Amino acid sequence: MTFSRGTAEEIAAALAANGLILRSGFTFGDDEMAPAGLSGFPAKSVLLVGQAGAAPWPYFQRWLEGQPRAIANPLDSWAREVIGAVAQGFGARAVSPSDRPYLPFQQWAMRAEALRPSPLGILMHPQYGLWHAYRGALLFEGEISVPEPHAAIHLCDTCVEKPCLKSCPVDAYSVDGFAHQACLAHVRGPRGEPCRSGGCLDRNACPYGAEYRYPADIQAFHMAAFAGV
Ligand code: B12
Ligand code: SF4
Ligand code: SF4
Repeated sequence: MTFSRGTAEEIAAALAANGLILRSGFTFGDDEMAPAGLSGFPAKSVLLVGQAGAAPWPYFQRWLEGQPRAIANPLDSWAREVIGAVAQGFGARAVSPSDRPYLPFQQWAMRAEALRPSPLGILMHPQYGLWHAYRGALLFEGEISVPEPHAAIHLCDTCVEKPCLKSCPVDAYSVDGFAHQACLAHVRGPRGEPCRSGGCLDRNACPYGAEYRYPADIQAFHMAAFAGV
């Protein structure tokens, strides 16, 4: 795949230098409301950037240690800086999952990678399980040709016991969705220490992608960002 200023392999290599992966992408349909590209006109195509397991962590930590002062939302800031630099090098506009109004990253990922949501709302990946995330996307003003995603096996379909729906002390995840406030109250409360120090008990109960599971301290970092604790 070739872009006006390089190939997909070169983009992937630039991202890999920071532990990030070029995931996949697609071309927007003519009748779609696509976000703006670099010149302000609607983008024609998008490539998603993400992580599997904790691969970017050492790069992020090194960057954080070099910062002159404490920064709010440091992981977002790091990802914006790194992905922004790659975008600039390859003639794309970078966007973040935290940009407001929120961009439909999970819908994009379902389309690009043929993934489907787990009962927790997190997209289930056949290799990484629940241990992957999106850190940004590159918007291009030209069309790109990306191979159609293979229909990925959806591990949740064959998971009869669904342990991910049985471990939360306040049953925050259910068929009705995610009870955000009940989760927050528990995580911030006197019995929330296991979630605070080791991450979501429901997410950790899933048996798949175990080798990509984030270490406890990284899960604690994400939980602190989520719950403000
Ligand atoms: C707002 C938000 C939340 C809210 C959800 C409130 C709500 N009911 O909408 C809250 C704060 C609860 C939340 C929590 C978490 N989130 Co969140 N969240 C987002 C965010 C920033 C925007 C979602 C949105 O509105 N998008 C706009 C709509 C139009 O796009 P969409 O693709 O249609 O959105 C889908 C989601 O909204 C999803 N959804 C709805 N409710 C919930 C709740 C949860 C927990 C999840 C994961 C998804 C989800 O349904 C839509 C269906 O397609 C996205 C990033 C993004 N830009 O999408 C991350 C995102 C969905 N979150 C993510 C994650 C991992 C989490 C957490 C599980 C972990 C964490 N961040 O610490 C936690 C759960 C806490 C826990 N117990 O561990 C990941 C999912 C990655 C994946 N592999 O699929 C995303 C994509 C961010 C990322 N950087 O990758 N999240
Ligand atoms: S425990 Fe089972 S249902 Fe839950 S996320 Fe994992 S595979 Fe899917
Ligand atoms: S973080 Fe804790 S309280 Fe929140 S959903 Fe997970 S197990 Fe439940």
